[in-house]
This record gives sequence, C-alpha cells and structure tokens, in this order.
Amino acid sequence: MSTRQPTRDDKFTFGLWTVGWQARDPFGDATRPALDPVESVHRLAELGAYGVTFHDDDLIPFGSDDAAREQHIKRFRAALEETGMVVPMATTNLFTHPVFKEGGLTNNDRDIRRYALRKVMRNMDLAAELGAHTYVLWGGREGAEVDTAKDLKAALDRYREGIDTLAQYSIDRGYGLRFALEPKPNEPRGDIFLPTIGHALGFISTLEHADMVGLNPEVGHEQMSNLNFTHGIAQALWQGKLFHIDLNGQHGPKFDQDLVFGHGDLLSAFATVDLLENGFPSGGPTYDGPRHFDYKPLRTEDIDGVWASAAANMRTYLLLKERAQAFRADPEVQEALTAARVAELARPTLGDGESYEDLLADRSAFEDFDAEVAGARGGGAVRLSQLAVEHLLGAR
Ligand code: 3MF
Ligand code: MG
Ligand code: MG
Repeated sequence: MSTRQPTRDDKFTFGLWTVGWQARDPFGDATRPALDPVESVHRLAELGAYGVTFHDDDLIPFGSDDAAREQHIKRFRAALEETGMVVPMATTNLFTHPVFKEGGLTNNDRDIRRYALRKVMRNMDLAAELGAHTYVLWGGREGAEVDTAKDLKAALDRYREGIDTLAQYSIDRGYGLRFALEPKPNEPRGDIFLPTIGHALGFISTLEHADMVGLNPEVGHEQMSNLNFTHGIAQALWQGKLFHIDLNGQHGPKFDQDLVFGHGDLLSAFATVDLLENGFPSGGPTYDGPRHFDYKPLRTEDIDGVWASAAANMRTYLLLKERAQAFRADPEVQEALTAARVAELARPTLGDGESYEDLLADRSAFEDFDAEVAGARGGGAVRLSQLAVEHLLGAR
C-alpha cells in the first residue's frame, strides 16, 4: 500500500549511531562490523528516510586531526548532496571517552567542564554549517552513583551555566540553533540529572534563554521511569517545548532497550502516533518536526537485519498512522467519544465572564448538585480502549 512506503514528506530521520551501532554491550563484543556513515546515508535514503542526525564522534572519530576531520566532513556532505538527505539535528558525544566518566557540563573537574563546552561549540559550528535547526543535549554522564560525591545544587548551577553559555553562543554567531534537552533517568550513570520530562521542564524555566530551550523526549527513557510517554510529550507540546522527539520501543521499567518503534508498548505507541498525527481533540499546538528514530538494531542481527530494522521503524510508524486515522474516522469511535464526554473537557469550567462569586451563587453547582447520581455514571473509557485495540488488530 502506497501510504506504507516512506517518503521524504514523512520526515523520518535516524541517528548515525543507531544503524551504526556495532552491538557492543557491557557483557559482549561487537557482533557487527563498523558502518561507514556515507553508506548509512545512502541506505537510509533508499529506504525512504528524510535525513540523518549525528554526534560529532559518529562522523569524525575522536582525536582526528584537522585534515582528517575535513575529509570526513567532505565525504559526508557529498553523500547528503547525492541523496538529498538533510541534517535537521546534531548533538555532542560527552559520554564515551574516559574524560567524561564523571560528567561533561557538570563534572567536578572545572577543566573538563571547559573542555566539554568547547567540544559542544565546535560541533555547533558544524551543525549550523550543515543546516541543522536543533541541537540536542543528552547528559548521559551528568549524574552520580554516590550522592555525597556531588554538590547537587552546584551541579544544577553548572548545568544552567553551560546551557546559558551555549545559547548565547548560538545567538551571537547567528546560528539559529535551538536546544533540546533529552531527559533519561539512569544508564549509563546510576542517576542522571534531569531524569524526566517534568524535571527538565522545571529546569528550563530557570534559564536565561528559556525560549530557545525545549525537549527531545525519548519513548524508552520515560517508560524506564514507568511514566506515560504520550502524556509527557503532550505536556511538552502544551508548553511549546516539544522541539524534537526520539522514537523507539521499551518493555516497561528495565534497562534501556532501544527497540524498534512499536516493538515495546504498542498501545502507547498508537496513542503517541495519534497525538503526533491527529493532534489534540480540541486543537492547539501540534508537532511538525522530524520523526526521529533513536533505537538499536538487536545484537542478534547481521547487517541485513540492521536495514530491516530501520525499515521496520518507518513502516510501523506509518501503519500506526493509518490505524490512528481509521480510529478517528470511525463513527462508532465518535459516538464513544461523545458518550465518554471527551469534548466536554475543552469547555472552560467557569462560564464566559463568570467569577468565583458567581460560582458561589450558583446553587446548581453545589447545594442542588447530586453527587451520588454523577458519581454513579459510567466513564465510557473501556469502550474506547476496546475500539482502539480493534483498530490496532485490524478488526475494524
Ligand atoms: C541514550 C540516548 C542518546 C541520545 C543522543 C542525543 C546515544 O539513551 O538516547 O543516544 O539520544 O545522545 O540525541
Ligand atoms: Mg536512549
Ligand atoms: Mg535518545
């Protein structure tokens, strides 16, 4: 079916580190050879992707000299030109090299913090040059295993100082980059700072350039904390902070699985796609940025399995989009939504111009209100849930 064949208009993007993951894990060696980023760009373009994203070190191996760096960039640029692929987002690796073992922007060692800032700024230069609009900051090593080994207030001060500095740099250089913080509760650190969407939103409100800083929430990261991802991105959207998104799959609170999108909690993935594609029932802010996959091809797979898994992310997304559209267009769903009074929530609780004095004077709101009758009324949610399941299973 043509709608299941990804096209550039679907805006599917992949991190170079996803398909390029050699499947080294804490217990075992790599099971796949290294992938040339140029090949990834070509293969992903053939599969229907719109672009790629990268950490500095995905493209330019750590420690490359200037001449080697230029060569890597040149080859990458040529691949982008040949395929028409874009780079909407870039990010910095502040987690692999041992220098960052105790943190980047929040390391206890000031020299390492200064080095981390320089590493980010250097890759922001490249990101802007390649036309990126979003710069992601995932602080995988910003955290601790031992609470007494960190001054938690100072860590937040330094985190804020770092991001304020980077935002000022983007403004002064005219880069137009906006920053997207990516929350994660743990892994690799025992506890990571800004562990959830909510923590990150609270932190952003303290920044000097809060308007330039939003979020890059990841499905698995919220689900590792047993949180509802769709609710999380809904709040980010509501606050104008959904700058980017990392789609993948996860089976509840356990290690970070980075499964193909939809290969974890499928009903939750359905709700996420429904929100991204159909918006809130009452309208309001929508997300029109890249649908970015941040997953890992299973360690059991060979290179053919890598490309099969990349295709699976896009196809699953498109199937869910199809299912979510069918769900919304189904007259029985409309009827069930009405029965569950879903649209009524968009109506303000106080009437136009009504004050709390008017509310106090309204006997029907309290004195004459029958809480027993209202409390006995069914919610109608199970019917909606079953209709969603039936659409998902292709039974409707
Ligand atoms: C780790 C992640 C990261 C971030 C990336 C920035 C290595 O769980 O999700 O991927 O997404 O560093 O985009
Ligand atoms: Mg992740
Ligand atoms: Mg991620």
